[in-house]
Parts: sequence; C-alpha cells; structure tokens
Amino acid sequence: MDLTNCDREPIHQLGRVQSYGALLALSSDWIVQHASENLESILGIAAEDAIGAPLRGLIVSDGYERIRQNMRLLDEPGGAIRLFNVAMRANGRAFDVSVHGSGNLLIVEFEPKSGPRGRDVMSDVYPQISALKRDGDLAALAMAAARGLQELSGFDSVMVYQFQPDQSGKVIAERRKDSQSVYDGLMFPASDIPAQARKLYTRSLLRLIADVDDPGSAISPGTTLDGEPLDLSLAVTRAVSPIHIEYLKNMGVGASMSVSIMKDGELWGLFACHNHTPLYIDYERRTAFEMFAHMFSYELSRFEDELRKRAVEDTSRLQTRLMGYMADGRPMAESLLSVSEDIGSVIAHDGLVLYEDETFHATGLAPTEEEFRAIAQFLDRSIGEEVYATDRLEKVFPRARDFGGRAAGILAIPISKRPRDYLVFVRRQIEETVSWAGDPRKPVTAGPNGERLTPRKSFEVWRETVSGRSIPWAPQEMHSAERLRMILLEVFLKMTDAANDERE
Ligand code: BLA
Repeated sequence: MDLTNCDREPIHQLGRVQSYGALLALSSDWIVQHASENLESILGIAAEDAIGAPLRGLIVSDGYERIRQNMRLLDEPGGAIRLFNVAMRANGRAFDVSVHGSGNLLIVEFEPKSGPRGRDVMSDVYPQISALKRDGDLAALAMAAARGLQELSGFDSVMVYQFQPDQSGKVIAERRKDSQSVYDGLMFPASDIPAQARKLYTRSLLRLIADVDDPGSAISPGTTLDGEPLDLSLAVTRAVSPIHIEYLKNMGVGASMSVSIMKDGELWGLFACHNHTPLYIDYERRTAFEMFAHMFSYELSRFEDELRKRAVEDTSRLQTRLMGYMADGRPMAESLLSVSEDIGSVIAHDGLVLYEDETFHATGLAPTEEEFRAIAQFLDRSIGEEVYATDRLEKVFPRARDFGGRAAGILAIPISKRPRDYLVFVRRQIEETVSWAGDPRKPVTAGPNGERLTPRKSFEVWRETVSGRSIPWAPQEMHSAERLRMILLEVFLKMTDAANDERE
C-alpha cells in the first residue's frame, strides 16, 4: 500500500454512521430500504421493523409533514432539508433532522436533541460573526475567526488551516483553551487530507467526529438494489475513514470537527477543531458554525478585493508618472528605470531588467547581461503574451542554479507585440526554513499489522531548509503586472505611431 491507495479509499461508501445519529434510506415511494442498526436506541424502532415500512407509519405526522413541506429544497444540486427541534415520535423527545437525496434514495438522518436547553444558537453566533468584520490583515482575521469558533464550540483548540498550491497545508492561526501554541505556523503534507477527502469537503462543508473510540453502527442492508454500497457523501452522521481515526489517535485527539472554508468555489482551507475528550455538538449548532465559516469566506474575499483595489490605485499612479516621463520625450528604458522605486511599491523586487531590441538595461540586484540573455531565450521558448512568474526559476530553467541566487524568482512582462522585449522583475534567493508537523517524507509507516498503513505517529517539529526560491509573487502583484503590461503595450503603440508620424 502507498499514498495513492490512500487517495482511493472510498470514504463515502463505508456503510456506517456514528452513534450520535440514526439513518434511514427511502426509495422514491418513501418506503424504508435501509436503516442503521442503532435506529432502536435513537428513534425507538428496531431497524428490522423499519425496513419495508412506509416512513409515514414510523414517525408522528407533524415531523412527517415538516419533511414533505420542504421537499422543494432538494431540487437544488446538493440541496438538503435541515429541521431543528422537531418531534418524530410520540415520546416527547425532540430531534434535529437532515434530509438529502443520494442517487435514487432519500436519506433521512435523526439526531436526538441534547445539550443545554434554552440556549439560543443565534444569540451566541451573531456577535462572533460581527467580530469578524474588523479591518486587519489575513493573520488578524484568521485569529479572530479561530477565537470566535473556539468560544462558540467549546473545542479545546481551533486552528485555521490554509491549503498551499501543492495541497500541503499550513496552520495560520491557532486558538487553544490552554493558550499554548502547538501547531501554529507548522506545515502538514498534502497526504494528511487525501484528494478524495478534499473533493468531498467542497460538497459537504462540516464533519464532526464526536468520539474517536465510537465503533459506530452499520447500515443494513449494506448494498442497494444495484449492488452498490450506499453513497453517504452528504450524510451528516457518516462514519469516517479508520485511517483518519488512527491519525487522530496518534495526535492525541478524542473528537475532531472540521469546517470547510471555500473561496471562489474552491476549498481554500479548513477550520480544524480538536478536543482531548469526546465532544458532541448538535446539528443546529453545527449548522450555525457552517454559517460562521461562510461569513469568514466572505470576509476573506472582501479582504482580497481590498488589496486588489489598492494595487489598482497604485498602478494608476504609476501610469501617470510614466506617461509624464514619456511625454518629455525620454526613452522607454530611462523612463522605466527611473520610476523603478515607484514600481517597487506596486511589485516588490530586488532588481529590474528591461530587455528591449536585444539591449539590456538593469537596476538593482539583477543577473548579468550574459545570464539574462539566457533567461530571455528561455522566456521566448516558454511563455506567450501573458505575464509569467515563478518563485523558483531553477525548477523550470535549471541553468539558473549557476546564477548565484541573483534571479531565484522572476516575474516577466512581455511588453511588445514583437517577441523578445520584456520587463523582468527579479527576486533574489532566500534561505527559508519550513517547519513541518512531523517528517513530511514519511507520512505513513508500516503498522502493527505489517502492510497496513498507519499515519505517522510523531508530529514533532521537523525543519527543512529550502533553497533556490524567492519570496513568492502575490496575487495582487500578478494583477498589477497584468495592468502594467497593458500600459506598456499602449506606450509602445504610441511610440510607434509617433515614429511613423515623424517619418511621414
Ligand atoms: C481527513 N485529515 C482529515 C481531516 C482533517 C485531516 C482535518 C478531516 C476530518 C476531520 O475533521 O478530522 C488532517 N487535521 C488534519 C490536519 C490538521 C488537523 C492536517 O487538525 C492540522 C492542523 N491521513 C493521513 C494519511 C492518510 C490520511 C497518511 O495522515 C491516508 C493514508 C487519510 N485523512 C485521511 C482520510 C480522511 C482524512 C481518508 C477523510 C476522513 C473522512 O472524512 O472520512
């Protein structure tokens, strides 16, 4: 077994629920086809008595009607009905209920209402949502969110985990009851949350593992009429992967909850919540936490819009200055290099190269002319008319390894319709130490049962020195570079026109 097997574990088809809820799967005529074996302890009906019976005969008419009245919610893809505090049986107990479609089946899940009565979720959550709206940087926003969710949920610790471009992840905020810092700033390898899990978490936004020692309850029969296991992707009581349970135990965690943080339709990160001992949070509160995560996503987008807006303003100012120089009749190279400081406030760099008509002009810490000609040839071969950036040139252009770290990262703007003219920002090499929670090269070890995969046992900080890299180019810098490209194309056109006019 290796890590690619890990990506293939069918975590949506494990055929079990966690003990905190019971599950029924109905055919389109609302006859129960599958039931979890804990149905009796949750709803007071033996699973074998429920199978084959119509739902209407099993639950009180009020509960039944509440489900029926909301069925239109399932017309949306991924739609679900969430009902809180409803009677399902004539025994005075209240339930939170979730209903969703899975293939041809309708899945209905029941969780008995527990926890302190009379605590109104909204009055707890609303102030925490408002507290997110303060201005600040990403770190402050993430910390405010971690604090908010920790106070709301009561988990011992809440972390904000942000996915990196290679799907590894970094803890960017950590709030713990004991005020310690355990994982803050640490990186975790991509395989800790395998690909199919990341994909699932874009559709199903919250999971609660209330007790890592819970054996759960099997759903019977285990396969549908087509012979397929039930698809539990969107089931809120879904039992989770045993490999992940092992991971949590290795980490010393008794209960885990994670809430997806989406941005632009993609999984940006997760709130990762841990408790030392088992901890159940009812479905109504979990739903409120999902709303909290939605609000966080919204603030995240707003924050990035703000950065982008500022970048647009800075670029416009730069444009005005540049146009001023050119209007004075100064050559392109002189104009550009003399505003290099202004350019630096828009796109930070250590050196700047203008390569125009095969002539090399440079300021700051830049590669030599000979080195740059090689880079220009690489660019001619590899990039089109768009802005190109890398924070690790040597990875795509190995010769850069010999450049003494002078051009570890480049951002290249092709500036003429003709090939070979570029404005190139360079960044020098930084020696970076990346701290991992455990050795990322050994995410798995052979388990007690030989080949059986066991997630790593040690989360002890493991440091890695990364060389050959520059500080990465930020999204708003890429955005500014794109605007700068348009400005320079326009300038070029004007200059060509002016030259033609003179000739005529
Ligand atoms: C799922 N792994 C997860 C989840 C998290 C992590 C948050 C979602 C389930 C949950 O809420 O607990 C990982 N938890 C983390 C990380 C932090 C954290 C990185 O708190 C850091 C702060 N895991 C492994 C290996 C495999 C693996 C080697 O380490 C596979 C071989 C599997 N992780 C794995 C699987 C799931 C998972 C299969 C899906 C669980 C499920 O939803 O069924």
